[in-house]
Amino acid sequence: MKIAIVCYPTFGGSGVVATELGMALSKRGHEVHFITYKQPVRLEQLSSNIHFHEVNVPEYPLFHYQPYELALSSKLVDMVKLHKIEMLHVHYAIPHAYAGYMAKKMLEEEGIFLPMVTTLHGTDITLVGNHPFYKPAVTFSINNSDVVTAVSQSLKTDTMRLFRVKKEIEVVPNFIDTSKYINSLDRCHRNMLAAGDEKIITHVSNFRKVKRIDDVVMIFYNIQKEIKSKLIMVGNGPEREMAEDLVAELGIEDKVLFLGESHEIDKVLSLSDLFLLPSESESFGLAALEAMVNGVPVISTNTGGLPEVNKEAFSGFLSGVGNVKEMAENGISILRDEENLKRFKDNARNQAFNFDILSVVPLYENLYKKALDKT
Ligand code: GMT
Repeated sequence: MKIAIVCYPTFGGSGVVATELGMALSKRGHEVHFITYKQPVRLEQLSSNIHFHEVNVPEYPLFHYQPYELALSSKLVDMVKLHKIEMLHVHYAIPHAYAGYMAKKMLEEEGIFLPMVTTLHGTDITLVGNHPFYKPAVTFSINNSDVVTAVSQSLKTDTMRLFRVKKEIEVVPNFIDTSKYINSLDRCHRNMLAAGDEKIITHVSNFRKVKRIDDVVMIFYNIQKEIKSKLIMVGNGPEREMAEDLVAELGIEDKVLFLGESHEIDKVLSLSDLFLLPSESESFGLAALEAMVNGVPVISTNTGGLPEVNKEAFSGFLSGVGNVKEMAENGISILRDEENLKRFKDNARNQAFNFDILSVVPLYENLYKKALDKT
């Protein structure tokens, strides 16, 4: 099948899922066309069946806001006609489902039917999409998609609660390529991050308010009082400066490393002993799954889709939002005893295997067939 994928090309979870899905589909013989404003960060290689088409928005001084949706829907129309694309899969409702719908309608005028699958990822529903300024357009885009998916049961429930959805929502979870798991890196790699007797605790995110970065620092602050450890902070975003100030205020600068955005997340994770994800809300928590496949137990909140991913007292522990004290205690309980730590590491890896790419990608393929059947 010839499939167009529209997504955010950045380090965010929705872009990562869309890119990994596109790459997996191309390996299964489909022709995949990424249509977005920049080449997706995780899209390493273009080939005969994996293409990237850049959406350009010409700057015009009259416009206070440059009309990206307009440029995207026009590009979609052109690419669908040029490459005979049969399926459109948009990731993140805003503004992709809206632009996709416009492209669909323009193509219909020319007798071309383009089925559209919309995948909801989380903040497009729970934070941004829910804003009254966007809500009518998001509701319309969801109801006018041929197939709608959500990345967790929790996100499906939230969508039904927050929007007047007339469409059936299919749950297709985030996934992971378990074959990419790095076995273990040598001691020399580990020594670059921490001393031999120190545990490595990691957090990976886009450092937005919803990630509660101050809680990450405070949980670590409490853990390091009991367990010799280092905190590795991977990613970048608006809360980074606040976190650096807090680390300085607490006098733990020598124990915290801010790596910024990295293409080597799996390497860092493969050296880690504990992962912290104390988010305010999280539709799934792809970062937790990426930690788990690398054998890293997760200390998370129990919000949104996290309980569908992280299993209490098995792959880690879950606490109420803001319960820094309990999250630190749980972290200490995992790290204190080597045998216990090993058990949690094995469990985390086993739990991640439930989300293997090989079982999830066919779910999308089936939904493409379902969308096509509507023609
Ligand atoms: O919050 C992020 O890290 C980015 C955000 C996005 O839109 O890219 O991630 C959302 O989608 C991911 C992929 O489906 C989910 O795993 C994340 O849980 C979700 N983030 C939130 O719900 C806050």
